[in-house]
Amino acid sequence: MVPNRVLTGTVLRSHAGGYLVYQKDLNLEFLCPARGRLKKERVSIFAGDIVEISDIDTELSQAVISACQPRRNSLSRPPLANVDQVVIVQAIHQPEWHPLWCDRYLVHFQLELPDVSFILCFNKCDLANEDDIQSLRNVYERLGYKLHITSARTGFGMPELTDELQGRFSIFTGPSGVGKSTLLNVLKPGLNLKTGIMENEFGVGKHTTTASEIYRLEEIRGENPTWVADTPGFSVSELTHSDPQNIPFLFPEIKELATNCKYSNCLHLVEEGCNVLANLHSISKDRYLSYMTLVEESKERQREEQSQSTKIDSKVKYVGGKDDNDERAKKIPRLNKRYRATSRRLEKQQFSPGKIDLDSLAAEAEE
Ligand SMILES: Nc1nc2c(ncn2[C@@H]2O[C@H](COP(=O)(O)OP(=O)(O)O)[C@@H](O)[C@H]2O)c(=O)[nH]1
Ligand SMILES: [Mg+2]
Ligand SMILES: [Zn+2]
Repeated sequence: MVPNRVLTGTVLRSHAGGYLVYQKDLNLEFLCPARGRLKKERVSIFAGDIVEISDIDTELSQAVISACQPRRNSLSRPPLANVDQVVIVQAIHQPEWHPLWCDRYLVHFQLELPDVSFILCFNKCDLANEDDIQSLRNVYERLGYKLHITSARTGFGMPELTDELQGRFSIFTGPSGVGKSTLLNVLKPGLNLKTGIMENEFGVGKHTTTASEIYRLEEIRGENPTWVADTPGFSVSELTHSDPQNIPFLFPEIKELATNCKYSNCLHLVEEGCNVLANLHSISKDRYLSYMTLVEESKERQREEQSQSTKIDSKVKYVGGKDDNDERAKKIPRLNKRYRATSRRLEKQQFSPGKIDLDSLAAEAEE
């Protein structure tokens, strides 16, 4: 028992009404309830949090969490704190790689965790050929993303990936079935995460109750512990944000062209004279298609949220005057939204596919 000592530790996961906390200097794990005060103040504690522990009993492996240090960053789903790196895992085949999903994950995590580094991990390379891999490199390496080509099955690329994780906390994310859990099982022998479980198409189901947990990998160099966490696949709606104006900044190639765009709030979709549209030939068509889709989805989400917040959107409207106090005003019932004509302004803002030939762009991208 070391009653007066206060040490810091890393929360691994919640456990039996408390938390499992790893203390580096003692190299021990402690089961720690949180002090009553923390519970009363409803301080949330996530896996990855750095906490102060006291009443340390090394024999019983028990202690008490007395405080939670401020987080550098955090993710709400799954709840994780102090992330250094996001590894976006994708399969090249099985499931078939799709640029939109790759870009969805990139955009989502760049928004959620703007201060972390990113790795694109293309797994199942045992099922891919050189051309597949080269074409991925051509697009994403050119944009400055770090690529790792791996096979959890054959071990290809695993030493390089292991090296990249050293001394940091990395989360593994990406669509279901791409091999995240299998990769982690290879990185940490004995981990035995369940593999081959497909979540249903909409991402709801068993994973929603899965508690988050971080795992320590054996250090091969350096002093800092190496942490990793698995995450479930996300549904489209979980990856959709209501801020279309942010999206151009999350596509490096569009961001670059946008600096010379003469419009300040341009979404680079339809505007005559937009510098991005004038230079579409210089960027990947798949990437631009992803960009358009994500902006459109984001605008839709924004509209939904705005319409929810203005539900008071009155049932009547005034014609010929401002309001009830205005004599000229005539009160008429408001038409249900879908019977209303789109206002001229809204019409202009809405995406007009006429400007860019979407079908041919998509067809070319498919080839
Ligand atoms: N061929 C091949 N199959 C793999 C590889 N990695 C994982 N798998 C298989 O892909 C399936 C899904 O893997 P899993 O780790 O559960 O994917 P997760 O949903 O991303 O966690 C399992 O059947 C794995 O055995 C790989 O590198 N090559
Ligand atoms: Mg998994
Ligand atoms: Zn523009």
